[in-house]
Amino acid sequence: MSQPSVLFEARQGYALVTLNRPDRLNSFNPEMHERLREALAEAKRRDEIRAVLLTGAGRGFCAGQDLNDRVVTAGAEPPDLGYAIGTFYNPLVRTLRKLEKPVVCAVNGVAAGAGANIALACDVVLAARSASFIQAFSRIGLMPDSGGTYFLPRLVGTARAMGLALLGEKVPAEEAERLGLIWKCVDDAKLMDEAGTIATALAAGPTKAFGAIKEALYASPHNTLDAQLNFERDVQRELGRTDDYREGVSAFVEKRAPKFRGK
Ligand code: T3D
Repeated sequence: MSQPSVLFEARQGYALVTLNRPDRLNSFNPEMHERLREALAEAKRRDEIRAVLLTGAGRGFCAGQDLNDRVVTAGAEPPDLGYAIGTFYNPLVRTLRKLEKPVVCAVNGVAAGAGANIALACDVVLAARSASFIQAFSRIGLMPDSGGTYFLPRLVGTARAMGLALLGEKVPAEEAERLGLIWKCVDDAKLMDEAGTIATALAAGPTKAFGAIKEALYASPHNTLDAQLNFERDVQRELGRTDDYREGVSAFVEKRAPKFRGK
């Protein structure tokens, strides 16, 4: 029997979600999109799951679209890439960004094309020292998708985004950290431990505050200072009414560690 293309495992408060087509460097076909969609929906639905850790099986993280599904013989109708992007990639990026739980990405190997940008759509991105990021699109006559033209200039500025997108060069994990593309580069042997520690800590944190932080920081580039100040006032008002805020303040005053329940 063939292996599932996405593995889902509930761990200490978080869901470990593993892209699992290692022979194709975990590149996407419709089936893997579908399984990933289900995994993220399950992580969203289950209250006891308060963070997600996304990674890849084998030596790659994800090589973007499976290009075997895109071979066009001369004279044949070309594939409708807009359909694929609208149906699969865009909803995936939106789900990662809008999930009201933190998403950690452990980039275990090469992240190319949409695979790179799906990693960048996650909230805390760690990469193994041997991993790399490639905006591979221009190599096959495309432009970055899956949010690449949005994330790259915001993360590294237009000049670097332009170089990355036009040249499609391999960016090693250390360089990705230096450029500010990702949170951290770690030794290969420590990647899953470090990512798991972060996911566990986030899963034990104030989930509603984390959801608010995501919403605020991702809205920030489009907002004026006034709009952002108003957003902070309104959302802080709501957070001030949560059990986790009450617990956080009590724990501080009582000089003990807080026990957040995500409520
Ligand atoms: O189409 C739409 O729906 C629109 C949306 C598009 C989004 C996109 O992601 S477009 C970009 C697609 N991705 C690429 O162009 C990357 C293609 N892959 C590569 O350039 C290289 O494989 C890597 C730089 C990622 C890694 O290179 P390397 O030398 O470490 O590995 P390799 O030998 O090239 O690949 C290993 C195997 O994985 C190999 O299979 P084999 O020969 O062992 O049987 C290779 O064919 C396969 N593989 C790698 N990437 C893909 C792939 N198979 C299908 N699709 C892939 N994207």
